[in-house]
Amino acid sequence: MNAPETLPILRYPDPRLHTVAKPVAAVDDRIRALIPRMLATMYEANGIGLAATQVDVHERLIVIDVSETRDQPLVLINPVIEWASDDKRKGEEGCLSVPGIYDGVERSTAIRVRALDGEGVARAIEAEGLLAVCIQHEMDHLVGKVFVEYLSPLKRNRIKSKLVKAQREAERA
Ligand code: QAP
Ligand code: CO
Repeated sequence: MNAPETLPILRYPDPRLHTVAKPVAAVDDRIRALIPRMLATMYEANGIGLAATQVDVHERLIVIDVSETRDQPLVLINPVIEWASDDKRKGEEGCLSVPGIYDGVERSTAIRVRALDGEGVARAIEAEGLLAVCIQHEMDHLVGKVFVEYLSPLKRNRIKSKLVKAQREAERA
């Protein structure tokens, strides 16, 4: 078997990152082909999570692997948060679409999510710690939200300028 091809990742402030994803209508061959490509893209970029939005596919699908060993892929299709703890904590986040930028975001410390897995089977997931944070971060992408939107306008504008400049320089190189 050949390794799945990776996909280009949209970079903030690309306006396509603000697209609201539609539900996945059916876990068909197209979706089953997309999943390994999203996983390959996430692993190649050393990420722990990737939403379809970030690869310009505007359907409710995310892939996650928060394991140290990078061999515990999790696929969530049409995820719904059933419950989120009132208990919240501020933790450092980054994003494959916002390279080199890390800042604190407040999130629920525990959640319960319903989603279909990569085979289209309904699952209930209880998560805490890094996995809970990662699911919340990735589900934000599906509604067009990037973590920098939780930061102050001043910080966000600095990040925007920095990334626009970096992309300009990368294009010149
Ligand atoms: C979301 O983010 C997340 O800037 C996933 O240069 C992050 O995988 C959830 C990455 C933190 C919870 C906590 C970022 C890789 C990866 C970068 C990522 C970079 C290389 C981010
Ligand atoms: Co992200």
